[in-house]
Amino acid sequence: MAMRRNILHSIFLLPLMAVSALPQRPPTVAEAQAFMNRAEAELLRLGIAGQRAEWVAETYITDDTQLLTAAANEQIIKRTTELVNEGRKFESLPLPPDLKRKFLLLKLSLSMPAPNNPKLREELTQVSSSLGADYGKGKYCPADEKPKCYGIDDLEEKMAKLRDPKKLQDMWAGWQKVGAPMKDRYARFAELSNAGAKELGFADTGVLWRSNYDMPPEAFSAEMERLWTQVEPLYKELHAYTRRQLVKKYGAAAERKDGMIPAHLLGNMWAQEWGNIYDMVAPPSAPATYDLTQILQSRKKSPKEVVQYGEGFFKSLGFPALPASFWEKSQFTRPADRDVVCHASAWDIDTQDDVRLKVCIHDTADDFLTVHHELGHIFYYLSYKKLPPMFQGGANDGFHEAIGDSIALSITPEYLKKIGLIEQVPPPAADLPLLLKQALDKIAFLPFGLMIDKWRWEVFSGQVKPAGYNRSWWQLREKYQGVAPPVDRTEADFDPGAKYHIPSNTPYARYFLAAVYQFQFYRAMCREAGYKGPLNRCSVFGSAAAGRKLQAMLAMGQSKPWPEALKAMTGEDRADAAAMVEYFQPLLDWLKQQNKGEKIGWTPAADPLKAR
Ligand code: X8Z
Ligand code: ZN
Repeated sequence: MAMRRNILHSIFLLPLMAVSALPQRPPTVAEAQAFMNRAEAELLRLGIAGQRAEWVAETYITDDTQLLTAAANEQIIKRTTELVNEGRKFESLPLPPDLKRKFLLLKLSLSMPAPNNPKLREELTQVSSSLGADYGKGKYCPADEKPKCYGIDDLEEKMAKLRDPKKLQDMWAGWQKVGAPMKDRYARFAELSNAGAKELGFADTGVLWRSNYDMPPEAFSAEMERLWTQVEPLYKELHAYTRRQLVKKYGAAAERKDGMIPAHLLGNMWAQEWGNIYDMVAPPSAPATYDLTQILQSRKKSPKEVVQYGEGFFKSLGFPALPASFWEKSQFTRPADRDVVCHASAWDIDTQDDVRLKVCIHDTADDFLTVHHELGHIFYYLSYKKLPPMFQGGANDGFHEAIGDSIALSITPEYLKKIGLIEQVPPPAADLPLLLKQALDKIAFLPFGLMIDKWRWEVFSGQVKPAGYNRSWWQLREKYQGVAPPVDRTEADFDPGAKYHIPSNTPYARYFLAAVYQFQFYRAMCREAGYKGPLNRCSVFGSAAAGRKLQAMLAMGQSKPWPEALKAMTGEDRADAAAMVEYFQPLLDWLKQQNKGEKIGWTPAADPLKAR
């Protein structure tokens, strides 16, 4: 408002001058402030409309809902891009730090930038929503069970328990087929999104993503490498140990000369978390522990009860109960009559109290943990809802992913006994086996968490071209994870498309960071709770002090550079895998003993697409 009045005023004083010849007056800080207030209000309105459209598109996949969400997304991208460009005129002003940060966050807010050309922007948003819908609709129909088909939620539950290598291989290959039809559209998506990134002043979409960490993008890549170097030795030991146990159980089906593990034998479709094969690799002397999946199933826990366990944990830390609308509007199970995107997600529909989960819960230990993960997002949303819209976000996206997991690390046997899910706490001799089970999820995840965006960064930079998509995917999987495809792959396959975050364009470095941060957060909460003792036995359940510490960080949202948020919570100001190493140290010592004389590591194929 103030800005417009000033312009009119100048025109009035200079009636003889042509408007175009008016002397250029530099914009003021007050104008920048007013501009940002308007931008936040407009983007908030568009954002809420976008969330509603996306919610319907993912919980009721049809051609129409796809187009509706594409259109809503197009508006958001269009206006964000225009506002970024308009806002450039304030760049050289001495803005107060908060306002300066808002301009920065505005520029970095699109994970899918689009060209300013309306036709191309429309094409991009439609391609993108069709990829997401294709993933959601994905099914595998086993030849011997016709006409039965399974969605990814069913397949994940089956793969967790199945131990027949042939059936596992069929299931693995059957699901990868979901990716192939996406390949050309993915290439087009990358091309168009890159054009948008360029128009915003970034070399490509990957550079834009890497610019989101309060440091130069090159420094961020170096950070990822530094953290990987800290944890790689743990992974190598776990890999060698697991490989040996699998060869003992499966024989030839698991054995490869190159030392890699076939990707279908690790209890998970992407070999990204291996906790489900704990029974295959547990030391023979390990005392029986507990099987959470079996407990949940035999007690017939409803999906709602599973979510209530998670809510109960947060409430014990002093967080408020979830709003009534959460229970009314969330989706907890796969609907029988329509296609939905089952991959778990947490939604902040109106940036106030309309928060929701979208999950297809099965009574499994995996989903018990996933619910805690998702509730971490939900309580983050609720904790920062009073901040201005531009500051409503995680300190960085890795923080957002780490909160629920840092809470789930407190799901110890003592905790499960307290809430009545187990009767007896396993004996001390079970500590090491339990730590091994945790490592199978947490340490096994690291190279996967790293390689996904290494692949995408190469795709966006043009280093990898569409003709080499699948080859480069497997090169990275072999190099970092040491897993190999169980059946021959070609460039007609597009295996990245069979992993949710690729078609949904969700950046993935965040999960790698979260794998590290969660131990830092957890250790800090344990300290705050006054816990002394081995880290892996700590549970902060019921600690108001730990809760206050966590809540204070969550309430900061993204108003400050993330190192400040980390410092407020942990006293540390950089990512550090030392807390993770401390947690797993007893296991690491044990693995090294077990692996004596064993060849650690593997040899990736010269060409992973060559028939072997
Ligand atoms: O996608 C997720 C969450 C939703 S943000 C369920 N995760 C990653 C994955 O499933 O690949 C959590 C761990 C890694
Ligand atoms: Zn998440």
